[in-house]
Amino acid sequence: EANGGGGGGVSPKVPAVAHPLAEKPDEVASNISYHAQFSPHFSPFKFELEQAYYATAESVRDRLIQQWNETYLHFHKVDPKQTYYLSMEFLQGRALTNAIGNLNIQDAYAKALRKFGLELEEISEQEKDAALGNGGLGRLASCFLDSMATLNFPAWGYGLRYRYGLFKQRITREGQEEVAEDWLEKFSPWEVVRHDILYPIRFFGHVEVNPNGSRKWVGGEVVQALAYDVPIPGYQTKNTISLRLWEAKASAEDFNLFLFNDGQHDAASVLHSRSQQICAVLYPGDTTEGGKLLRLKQQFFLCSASLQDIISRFKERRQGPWNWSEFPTKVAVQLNDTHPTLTIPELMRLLMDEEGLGWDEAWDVTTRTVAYTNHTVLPEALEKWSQPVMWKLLPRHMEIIEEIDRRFTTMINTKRLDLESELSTMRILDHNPEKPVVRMANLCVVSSHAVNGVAQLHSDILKSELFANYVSIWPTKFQNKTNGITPRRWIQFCNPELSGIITKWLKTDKWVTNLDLLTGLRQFADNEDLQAEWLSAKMASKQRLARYVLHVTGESIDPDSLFDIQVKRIHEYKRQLLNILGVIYRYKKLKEMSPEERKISTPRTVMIGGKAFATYTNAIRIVRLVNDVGAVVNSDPEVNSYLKVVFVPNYNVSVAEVLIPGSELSQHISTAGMEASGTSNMKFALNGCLIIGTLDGANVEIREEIGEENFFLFGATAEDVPRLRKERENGLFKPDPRFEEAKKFIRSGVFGSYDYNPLLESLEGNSGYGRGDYFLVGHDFPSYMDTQAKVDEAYRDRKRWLKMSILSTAGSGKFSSDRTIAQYAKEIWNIEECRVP
Ligand code: B1N
Repeated sequence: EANGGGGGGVSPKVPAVAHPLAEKPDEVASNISYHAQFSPHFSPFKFELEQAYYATAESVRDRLIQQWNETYLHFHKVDPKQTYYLSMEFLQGRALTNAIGNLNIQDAYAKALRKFGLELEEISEQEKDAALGNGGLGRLASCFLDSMATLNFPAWGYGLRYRYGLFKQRITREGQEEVAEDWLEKFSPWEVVRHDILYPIRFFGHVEVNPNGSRKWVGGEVVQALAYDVPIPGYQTKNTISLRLWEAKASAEDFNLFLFNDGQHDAASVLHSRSQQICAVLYPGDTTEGGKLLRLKQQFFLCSASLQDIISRFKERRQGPWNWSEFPTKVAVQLNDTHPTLTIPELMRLLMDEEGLGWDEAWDVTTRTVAYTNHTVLPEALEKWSQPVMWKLLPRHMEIIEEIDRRFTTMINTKRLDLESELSTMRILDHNPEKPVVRMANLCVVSSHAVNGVAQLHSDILKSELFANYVSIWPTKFQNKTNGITPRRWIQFCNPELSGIITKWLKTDKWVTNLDLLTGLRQFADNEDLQAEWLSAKMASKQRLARYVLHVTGESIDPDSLFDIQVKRIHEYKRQLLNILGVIYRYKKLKEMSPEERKISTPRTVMIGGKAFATYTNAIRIVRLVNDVGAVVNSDPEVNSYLKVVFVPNYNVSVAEVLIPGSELSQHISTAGMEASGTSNMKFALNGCLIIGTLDGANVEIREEIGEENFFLFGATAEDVPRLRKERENGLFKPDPRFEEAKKFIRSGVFGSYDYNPLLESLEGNSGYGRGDYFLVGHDFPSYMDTQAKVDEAYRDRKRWLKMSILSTAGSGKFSSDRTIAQYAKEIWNIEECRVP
């Protein structure tokens, strides 16, 4: 008899037998039943959706562990050069659907679950997102892991096991509310604690000089780093790699039993709680950094634990006599932005102070090992750490950084006199007496053998602006690696309808691992049968999205309207404000129209989603404005069948998996030159969604690939921006009347009594970053509105729109993270595939 299905079911009656590698639905079912009964985390005789999810996940995990061990043993035997991807963020999202999909066992699991009266999709939704990241940078790291495993590269991820990931966003009438997200509330079936993998991490203390002149960092506090491994299965390969997440753990000696027995209970556990703070929370800043001591501790904790682990594995694999100069032939370390920069002085320290190498030898090993990816040119996001704070927390590392800085300075002063005037900005140490800092990006550039940007335009800007002076010293060090996304999660699994159609028309499913094959769709872009199938897949996804929106907001939206979406962290440079001002103008015009005029307009549903950093006031205000506009527009019977505005709460990976397949137009409208790449633009285009966007980040390459006639372009170019900002400062800017009208409409109070003046003032005069419409919303507004009118017109021609949509998917092949990772492997890491037989 079927049980479960959410209705207070009792323990499954399918016989419980452990078949870790079961293929047949019956065996899978008894395996799930086995986990429900023998690895219980809940009271017995209960088998509701939640228990079913955990039991299913554990049964999938068994298979992963098997492949995982095989992969590790194979790597150990072959001893290839291996890449370690160090990142403070991994935005993994859910794992169950992904693992089942990558292992290609959907059918067996779906059938097995039906024996319990359950649907795979339904139990998958029980899983909480692992949100150990803020946005694009963290999600990129997770897409990279998927591609490294799929391409059979010997590569691992290293990160931190935050107790609380990115906050959960609730929307109230007052706007955003942040709530701690307890992703480990029950437990995660996807992590395995490695009690044998434990390293000491020191903070504070001082440097001791030995009689022979060697130096050693001693004293201070010592915390233990404990490893938790998360399996990362490749797609249709045995290779399953690791994401190793470190947790801080105090040792028993740190608990002061004497004080405790003396009744001083809090004092007794001071060291315990201090170590627990290290991995307590993810810093919720995306592109703006808080200069917090705890954040610096987190960064060092990641770097030191990972390096100790890498070195111990390197030694374990040495046979016969060996030399440290071999290290870079076995190890590549990729720094995901400057957040793990302390890898550099820590590797120098370990090599010199622990392994006895001299400076030159240690420097050679370090620079040949480490490479750095830059993800932003926003000045406020370029990390700078206070020198006094660093001296206190990491005294030996500061000595090493000083020496790197000294040698760099000497090199300029002796070999590159032409750069002497630039030296003060090129140096690692900024000795500004008010606020002496260490510039982490400069340390990375000087100490890495490769530096890359994340889209062509961004890499060009790095070479011509941010790092221009270094280019003349090391012309070959600077590279581009245009970002990519995994086609498994971002179309195959989240959009099975469209994926099925693609496979049918290309007569192969090989496009999932060779995304360039999508160009094969171009020849059918006008085909009426394909167009009809395409339309019905899109409609099905739109209906699913509409159900989701109704569920989370109570708002019903019409799947026959144009679904227009902007989802990303809320930031002034991403210009959600431009979007909502456009919506406000549209609303006003609709109000002014006659009913007959309205009837020939294109109905739209505008969805905006994203989290705002709690202390970023303008971002918080933007969230509120979108919600206030929605409240007015959606309840206005005159226009609400032509326009709806929905703020989608708590945007995260799983929400994206519902939104993206159902999208028809998406907005990537940052001020040109400011969005390093963007990666959701790639996800939308891949799913047949058209883009309205500026010439920024990866938009430039997407437009090149899918054809300019299939991209709604508007706005200033990166080249124009500095001049336009100057013109504004000199009072030469003349605002478009439509822009003035939209702002005035907000001021009139139609959207409620909240004071939007500070937000509006950021678009005017000399406020807003102190410079008055720094993000050029006013300048781009008219061309944005003109382009939106072209969107409306194109949407009215269904055949034309469908063709553009097919061509978007067909042109998205370049944006597979498989392509990106293959380039890193060849052009930076020098690693080769190592496939488990
Ligand atoms: O990295 C993504 C890019 O696609 C985006 O354009 C870019 O904005 C994003 C400090 C950041 N850059 N910098 C960050 C994240 C967290 C933090 O604490 C900065 N994120 C990006 C992937 O390349």
